[in-house]
Amino acid sequence: MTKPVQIIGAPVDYGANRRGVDMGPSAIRYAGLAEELANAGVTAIDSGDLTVPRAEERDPETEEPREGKAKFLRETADVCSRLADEVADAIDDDAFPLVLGGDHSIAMGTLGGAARDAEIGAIWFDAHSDFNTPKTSPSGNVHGMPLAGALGIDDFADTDWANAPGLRAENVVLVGLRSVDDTEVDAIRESGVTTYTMSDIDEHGITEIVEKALDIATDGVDGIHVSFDMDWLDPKEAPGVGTPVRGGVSYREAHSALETVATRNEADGILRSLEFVEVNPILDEHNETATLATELAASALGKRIL
Ligand code: EXY
Ligand code: MN
Ligand code: MN
Ligand code: MN
Repeated sequence: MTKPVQIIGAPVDYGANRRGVDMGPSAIRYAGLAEELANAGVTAIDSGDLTVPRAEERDPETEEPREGKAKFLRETADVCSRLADEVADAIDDDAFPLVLGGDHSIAMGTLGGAARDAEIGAIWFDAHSDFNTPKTSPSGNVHGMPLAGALGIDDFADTDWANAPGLRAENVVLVGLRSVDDTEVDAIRESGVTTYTMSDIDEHGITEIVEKALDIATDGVDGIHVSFDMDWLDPKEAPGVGTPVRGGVSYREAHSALETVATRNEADGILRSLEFVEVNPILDEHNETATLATELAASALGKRIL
């Protein structure tokens, strides 16, 4: 990565049903993110964390009824709007935004900023499709909705904080799926996004799938966002996540995927923004999921052994 990297923490747990994911940015920094990036030859500036009021700070007396079946939707809207501004400002300053979650709901902020005044694609490394909406969600947890939100599906079409008009569905690729709700299937099919499941990775190998994903995501756009949910990995590799799903990618496959992204970016400079989400240090073992996030960030930003 030739640009300076601007680290932005988004300590949000509104979207997940397991508390503790708001400590993700601290855990990732504590695991040595700055050192990993420095060793990879990346210049990084840490702009700290967004201010995110704790869920307990809300006054129940002033609460209005929840919108549809989505918990903390207004709080999520507020933090995503501020995150979008930070990400857009970083890009305007010719820096590269590296966002640390927090649960995956924050992707609506990152994408909102990255897609401001630009047409973009996205690669979504995740066990889940994150394609629910407040109408369809079985859980009400907004971290199961951010891709539907950013694509403006259903009620999200009328939002200015979730819907990222510059994000083009035909340039969105989901990689490594293995948990899709029945409620998400029709929306995924109708949206025009491309999906690769774990079976596709089994059959073709990680490099070929990520190369294909890059071809689709980068076709005719100004840049791409990479959203990396730590539950993409097998829970044996990344235990510190709130919604683990067996049968995920290995340690080496995860690095290989991001090294493939880095190699493409070195050739065409297409990478516009990057985020790591869903690290939950309370569920982690010896901070190993946070440590893995720091290593993966280095791979994505061009770390080379020789
Ligand atoms: N699909 C389930 C739901 O909507 O509740 C689970 C979503 C988990 C989302 C995780 C973070 O990627
Ligand atoms: Mn996710
Ligand atoms: Mn996930
Ligand atoms: Mn759109």
